[in-house]
Amino acid sequence: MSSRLIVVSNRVAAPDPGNRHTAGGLAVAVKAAMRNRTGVWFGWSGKINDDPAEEPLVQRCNKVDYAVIDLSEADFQEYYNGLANRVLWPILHYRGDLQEYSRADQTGYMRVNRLFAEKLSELIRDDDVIWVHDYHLMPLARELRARGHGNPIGFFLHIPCAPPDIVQTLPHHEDIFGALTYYDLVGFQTERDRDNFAHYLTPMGATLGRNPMTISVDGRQTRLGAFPVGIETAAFARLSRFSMHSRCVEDVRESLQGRKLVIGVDRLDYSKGILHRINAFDRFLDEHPEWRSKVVFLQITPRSRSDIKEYIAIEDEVTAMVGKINGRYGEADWTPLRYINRPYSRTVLAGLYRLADVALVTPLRDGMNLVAKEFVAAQDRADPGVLVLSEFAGASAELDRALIVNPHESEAVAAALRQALEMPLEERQRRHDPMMDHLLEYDIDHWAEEFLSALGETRHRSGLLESLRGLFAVSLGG
Ligand code: ADQ
Repeated sequence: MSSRLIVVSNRVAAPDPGNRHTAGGLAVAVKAAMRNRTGVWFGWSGKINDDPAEEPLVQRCNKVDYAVIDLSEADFQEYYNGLANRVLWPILHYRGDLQEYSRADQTGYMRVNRLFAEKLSELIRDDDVIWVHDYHLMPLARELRARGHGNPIGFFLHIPCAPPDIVQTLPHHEDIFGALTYYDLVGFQTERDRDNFAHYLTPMGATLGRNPMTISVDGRQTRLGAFPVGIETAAFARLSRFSMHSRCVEDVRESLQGRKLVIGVDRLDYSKGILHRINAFDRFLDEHPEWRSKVVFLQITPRSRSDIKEYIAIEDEVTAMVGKINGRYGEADWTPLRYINRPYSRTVLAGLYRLADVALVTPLRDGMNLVAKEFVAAQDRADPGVLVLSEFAGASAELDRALIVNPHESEAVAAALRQALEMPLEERQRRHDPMMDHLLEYDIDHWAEEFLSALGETRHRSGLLESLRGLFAVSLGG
């Protein structure tokens, strides 16, 4: 595709040295997808400013214009902290019970989407392809269409899509979720997410078409698809080989004194199941005293969204539980659980994954979970570690040779941990090899290409439909 690609997301990972340790899957994925493409990445600067500049601030780097705008304090509270993170995030992660809805927040959410459309509008050229990311910006296409932009516009949801019963707990849900029908293509991480959305729309009068799945509402046609996000597999594998010899990773290896290493890497978020996982580790040490002193669990958990009450509560609970386990089982020369809140560079993370014997990736619900894929990519094929993976992570649809667990059952997670630690080399290789081959083929480039070529096809199809309409002057497909 030779036209420019305009990517829109809440935050923009602008090329600034302070951004090197970005801990967030969307930034990691979009950054990789933008590499070698010409275009614009538009979004919020991350700064709060009650007197924001009229024009977006644009910084050019490697054929990409990073264009950012500031938000006011009210925008930040209502749109970002409010509707996006206190309402849409829990609902889409199947936790409708945790939402803290307010009309003011919904108004703020709509206002910021209009602001994004207004500022972006000035940058759009007729032949640009627009790709909008994630739940912060669901109504953006409607706003852009209202400003006369007929460009192909696609949307990708990085997080899960809950079933209709849960989505409908959002007051005025049609206004937000229904707005997705203004996109040409709406992409999800898995077929389950895509089907949940289709089931949500059909009772609202949408007509469903198959192969490819499309929905028609009020004369608009939207294609729906599953596009599991990948990683830069080959590059990450190289990075992990190189990083094994870095000072930091060497120091960790030495500190283990021959003990096995179990690793967990997650933003501090209730959806990641950190507390359940730590409970399972407690059970494992309790039931298998023979493993005490022989294993270290390193949980790396950068804080996120620290001004939301659920996040503060979970931080307190996790810290208390870590203290309890270390107090109960620890020895003067052995700390069973090392719990760390700082972000690390991707280089160090890659080396730590490779050093680890087991990764516990046990979210209660996750769109995909890139950590699972990064762990597999970082392993030495000749002596790979074992992935223990929640059945509720989108990644479990692809990484089916992992030890798949229900994170709610601490007995099962503890048993899987033991199985992983004791797994013979031949079985570890038998499980790891096909997963690695899969990740090499379905990497981040494949993801971006599949999505963008599907978006291109929607245009051909609707172009054809338009011509047919013109030719026969009849109404086709709703
Ligand atoms: P996240 O919820 O942020 O992403 P995830 O997919 O696991 O979750 O991605 C986290 C990323 O941050 C990984 O690339 C990881 O390496 C990095 N990271 C985590 N901890 C770090 C640390 N301490 N230091 C540095 N980097 C760290 C959202 C959705 C996911 C979906 C992604 C991508 O919630 O389900 O997989 O987007 O679509």
